[in-house]
Amino acid sequence: MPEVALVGKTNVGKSTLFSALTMLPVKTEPRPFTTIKPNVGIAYLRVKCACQELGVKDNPRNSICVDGIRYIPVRVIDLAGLVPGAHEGRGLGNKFLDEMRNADGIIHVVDASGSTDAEGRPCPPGSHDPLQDVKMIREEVKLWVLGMIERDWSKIVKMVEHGPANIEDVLSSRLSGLKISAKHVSRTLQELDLANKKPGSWSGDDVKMCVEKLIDISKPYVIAANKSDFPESRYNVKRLKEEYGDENVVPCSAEAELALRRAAERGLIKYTPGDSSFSIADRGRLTEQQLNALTMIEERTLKVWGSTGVQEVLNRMYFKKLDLIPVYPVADPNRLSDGEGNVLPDVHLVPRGTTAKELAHIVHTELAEGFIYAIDVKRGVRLGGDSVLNENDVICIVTAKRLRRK
Ligand SMILES: Nc1nc2c(ncn2[C@@H]2O[C@H](COP(=O)(O)OP(=O)(O)OP(=O)(O)O)[C@@H](O)[C@H]2O)c(=O)[nH]1
Ligand SMILES: [Mg+2]
Repeated sequence: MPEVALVGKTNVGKSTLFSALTMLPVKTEPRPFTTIKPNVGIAYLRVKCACQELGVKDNPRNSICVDGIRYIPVRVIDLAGLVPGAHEGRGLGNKFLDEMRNADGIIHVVDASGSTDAEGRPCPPGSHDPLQDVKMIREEVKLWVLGMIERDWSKIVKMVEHGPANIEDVLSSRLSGLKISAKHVSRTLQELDLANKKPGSWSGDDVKMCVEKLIDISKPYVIAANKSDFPESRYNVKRLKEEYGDENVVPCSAEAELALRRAAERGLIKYTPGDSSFSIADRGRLTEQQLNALTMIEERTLKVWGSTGVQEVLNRMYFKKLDLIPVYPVADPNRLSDGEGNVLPDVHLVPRGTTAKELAHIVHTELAEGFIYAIDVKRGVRLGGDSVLNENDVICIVTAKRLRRK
């Protein structure tokens, strides 16, 4: 299951966002370094379920379907906060960086309201520039990875120039703990025009550039511009988008989302994560204070931004940055079910460009071994192994072997 890490300066709302995404109760406080050990949990992507367009009643197994919305589970890890100098051990040190090594992507949480200073201490809203924090985090991560390479640079150069190894393999094996592959390295070198330059003649800047690019390629990021319920955030969200691109910045209010999910869980309101509004289920059960809090969420978040942004942060990461698409493998193309008759039981997240044969591999190696062809169930056509799959495809893989059911 793909994993994303919540990374950011301390006291910006990472754990609140984690809690809103996973509904796990974790410690959140308005002071630096509340989280020490990482929190790990399951959050759900929201997509329109294929059951809708096919007009069937489904029985999901690896995911959940409510009112035609499919919720796909993904792993989220909430890390300890950073301060400048973290890569050298300042604050809670650089252990956090070790803990993000498995992440496929980084949700970079910032306090868009500017109400925490460079060290994460509370300050008046609007008085700290969140752009500085984005720079700081990117710098800390870069310096940490750079440390892992610079230490051994002369050894790396020798291995490449006097041995059989190539730079892609040496660098990726050095950084494999970070889920950085030879493919990532090779793309980096191509993009930087370093592919044909001998590592022995790389300048210090070449190495730095290489590390920076490598991180961007191997760990795509989304900036969660949190605390967007503060009026001061509007200006900063605009600036963040100008600097980092519209597609990389999602304004959100973790606190608003958490409050709405909790109220919905208790049956006080009707609210589906990602929606632009909620409705009150039973006004009589709400206290004056709760009503005021809900009105505030409506005024300061939903009406301003169109949603709390929390669901969008996650969806943006997986569907736009990691570029995964949902597909529904089925064993029975007529009933759209698995062997036990469960309709549209599973949805898999696969990289865009995945072929029918590759999907077979992902579902079960035996399916790939016996692969003859696949059926695109919605269009009613046969697909060869090399056919590229589309978003929301329902695919039946036809194999030579009779599969023993697990
Ligand atoms: N107004 C507002 N406050 C928020 C929001 N999200 C979090 N907070 C508050 O910010 C403070 C810090 O939240 P945490 O979630 O503990 O922050 P963190 O980034 O995990 O902090 P560390 O673990 O200490 O690094 C808490 O008081 C939260 O209630 C938000 O969207 N809006
Ligand atoms: Mg925390």
